[in-house]
Amino acid sequence: MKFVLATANPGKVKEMQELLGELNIDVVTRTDLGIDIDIEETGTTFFENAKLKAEAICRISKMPSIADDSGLITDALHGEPGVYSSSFGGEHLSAEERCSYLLKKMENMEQRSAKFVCTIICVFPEGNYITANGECTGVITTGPKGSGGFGYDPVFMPDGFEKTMAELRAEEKNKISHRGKALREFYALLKAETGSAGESL
Ligand code: ITT
Repeated sequence: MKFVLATANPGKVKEMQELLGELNIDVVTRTDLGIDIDIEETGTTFFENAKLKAEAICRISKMPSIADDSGLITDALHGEPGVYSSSFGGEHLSAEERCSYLLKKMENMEQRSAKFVCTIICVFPEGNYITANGECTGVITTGPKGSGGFGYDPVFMPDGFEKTMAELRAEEKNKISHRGKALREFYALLKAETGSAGESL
């Protein structure tokens, strides 16, 4: 069985391809299928937005569609940017500008604890779905460092590391990331539900 990735974010696509590839799950991207639509994320939770995205792509592709809705939650900013991580500070900011905006907002703040969270959902053409969550705790640094990953990676230092997420190698990030954890849990649920997974589905 082939799955389609319902994300338009190239950083996520790369990581999901790596992670699902390791699990032997056969995926195609929206670009592979020529699906070029804007999906309005009108939900107020990660789950609602992930479901909206997966359902929209499943409707068009008629294939099981895997969506990721994720974000960064900071304690000092009472959960911000949270569900609105991709537009924090303004729709048209670059990832670099968004990191600067966050650092500015947190300037001189002592409480720097934060976490990345991720909800994965796979919606099947029959209407049923499987969902899983993952999180990765850490702190917001005082300056950006590193060039790997995407989004807020240069300003997030995962617990247990002296490097930002953007300084980790892709395999290291995938091992500890919110996305890695959610996708591995998703795989376990998929396997339990179908009795098999990946190519033999
Ligand atoms: P799709 O909706 O097309 O999947 P998106 O980027 O709009 O792409 P989200 O609405 O889920 O996706 O926004 C998540 C944002 O959270 C993302 O744009 C990043 O800014 C941030 N983010 C999520 N995971 C991240 C990660 O692993 N590293 C750094 N930033 C991350």
